[in-house]
Amino acid sequence: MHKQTCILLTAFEPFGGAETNITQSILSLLPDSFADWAVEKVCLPVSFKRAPIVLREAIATYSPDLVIMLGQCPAGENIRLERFAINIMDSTKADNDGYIPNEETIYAYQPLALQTPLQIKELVNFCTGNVLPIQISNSAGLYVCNRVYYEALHLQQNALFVHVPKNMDLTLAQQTIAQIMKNLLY
Ligand code: PCA
Repeated sequence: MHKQTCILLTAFEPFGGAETNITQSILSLLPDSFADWAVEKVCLPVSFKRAPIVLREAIATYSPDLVIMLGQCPAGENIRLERFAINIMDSTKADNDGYIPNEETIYAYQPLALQTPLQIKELVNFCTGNVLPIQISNSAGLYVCNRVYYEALHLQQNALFVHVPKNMDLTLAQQTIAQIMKNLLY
């Protein structure tokens, strides 16, 4: 039998002493299927060490056709589609395990940056034409979001990382993410 197309959708738990993470709320609001597509939802720990392991397990379990990863960013008006993941972990603030990396390479002898294989420019043009608040970003930072994005692209997944500003209106954020997913699927 033909396997149903599967989207792995990830979000993150709260971090840095906060009680919520907007991406967790978006995850719970999005449907478990889009037409014929199954949406598998996974919440990742904000841990440099554990997050890539949880992601790998989810990829092994679901063999997704598309991986959409959501992360919270501190500020901004727009949802940011990340073009690259960088092969470095660096931070001034601890992750949820108390770990603070200092310019550590993720994988030795691997590319400094990996690029999403998805056509994000087309996606942004379509969505901004429809007045959705999105833009391309060329850096996902060097914290846990970038770490898991590097993992997904290193595993040659059809992956896109999407940063959502912390204070964005939840309904608008959820509608925009749903539109991004539909555009990538249809
Ligand atoms: N944002 C952080 C990690 C978890 C999250 O939601 C980041 O941008 O790296």
